[in-house]
Amino acid sequence: MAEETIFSKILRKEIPADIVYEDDRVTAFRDINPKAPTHILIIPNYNIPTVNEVTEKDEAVIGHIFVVAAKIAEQEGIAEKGYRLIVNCNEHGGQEVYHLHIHLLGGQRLGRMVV
Ligand code: DGP
Repeated sequence: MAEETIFSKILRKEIPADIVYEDDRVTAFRDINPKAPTHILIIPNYNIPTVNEVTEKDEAVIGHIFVVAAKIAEQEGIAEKGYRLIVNCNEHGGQEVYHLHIHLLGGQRLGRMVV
């Protein structure tokens, strides 16, 4: 079993989060420390710690995250202008929370790919 993170508490509604979308497979909520006007995290409803632990059994949920990302981008009014999806992995990737998540960032022209 993967270790619990703060995101497990958000999934169980033990701590508050601004949830913008949820279904039986994924949950999306606004990042507590937004780096752009729209900054939403989309996570699977079970913990995969990092991309390194993704296996074939996760393919459907990972694909679903992209479907939901597109829906949320539309909902947020940023689909047409565009946005960025980011997944950080481990230390060099700058990962802080070890529950796989995709950052959905938009609402302004974004800067460089890599800082
Ligand atoms: P990463 O570096 O990719 O692991 O990003 C983790 C993100 O999670 C970071 O942008 C801040 C966000 N975050 C951390 N704790 C919380 C929390 O308790 N609530 C919310 N909404 N976001 C959080």
